[in-house]
Amino acid sequence: MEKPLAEKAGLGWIGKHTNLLNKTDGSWFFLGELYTDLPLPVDQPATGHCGSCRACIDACPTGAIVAPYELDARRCISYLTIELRGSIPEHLRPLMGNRIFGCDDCQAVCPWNRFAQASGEGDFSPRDAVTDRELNWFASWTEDDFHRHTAGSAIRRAGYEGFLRNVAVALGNAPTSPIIVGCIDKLARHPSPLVREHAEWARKRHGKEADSGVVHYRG
Ligand code: B12
Ligand code: SF4
Ligand code: SF4
Repeated sequence: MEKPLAEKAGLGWIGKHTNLLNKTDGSWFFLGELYTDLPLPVDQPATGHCGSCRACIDACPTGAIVAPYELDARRCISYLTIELRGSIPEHLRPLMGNRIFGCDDCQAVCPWNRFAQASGEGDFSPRDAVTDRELNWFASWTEDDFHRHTAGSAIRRAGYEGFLRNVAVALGNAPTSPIIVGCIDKLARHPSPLVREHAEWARKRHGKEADSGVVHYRG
């Protein structure tokens, strides 16, 4: 209930993308709470300022924002790549593009995030070792690599098999090339049935695309 609580505490309003945002910081912040029995003054709830904007609804790759202020979490890439254990519904896979952990598209297009400032908190900074890497590098990770590179990071939550499942989907959505197809073939021999199933799907995508010459890719 962090968002409704934060809205009532005056920290911002819940936007049409269903995240909390405010006029000075946009929405790129996390929420946290301190519990106390101090008799603090009661804050005024924040008022909404989305107006007629619907940029987040239009930008969502999977149509997860089914109505203003209403999210179908089962379609959200954040859910599919982080929380879902098991197989990603096939009809959503082509829409996921190359997003291998979470998604921020609905926030990236929000006009209020023009005012968002990068945090000075080191834990929120991108890690050099995993920044600007190609999919084939992630696809080559062993379980040890996964644990080493994600120590202390939220990416751990996806789990090794879940993470490689996400990479397999992204490979299926990538433009066809010998490197991409080679990575998929390698994942199709992975010990995990979950990874193998997604790699088989990815392989079929490239087979089809090579025939039609059409590459379906949302980068
Ligand atoms: C479950 C969850 C998800 C789910 C569902 C998200 C959703 N929008 O419903 C999934 C996995 C999809 C998800 C994704 C993301 N999440 Co999330 N998530 C949560 C979590 C753990 C619980 C939210 C929840 O379900 N609360 C319980 C329900 C009952 O509350 P609610 O949906 O707000 O509903 C209330 C009202 O809105 C209203 N209501 C809702 N529906 C209806 C319907 C009717 C008819 C009525 C009358 C009322 C009503 O009543 C409810 C009670 O007040 C919170 C942390 C927390 N503990 O709160 C983080 C949290 C919301 N997530 C967060 C973040 C950052 C994300 C992502 C950006 C991560 C990413 N980069 O991939 C994405 C954003 C996706 C999006 N557009 O929302 C942050 C948001 C920060 C912010 N500025 O708002 C939070 C607060 C975590 C944190 N501590 O910072 N998340
Ligand atoms: S996080 Fe991505 S998939 Fe989820 S609602 Fe926002 S744009 Fe859509
Ligand atoms: S993109 Fe527009 S509609 Fe969506 S939360 Fe931001 S201001 Fe509101």
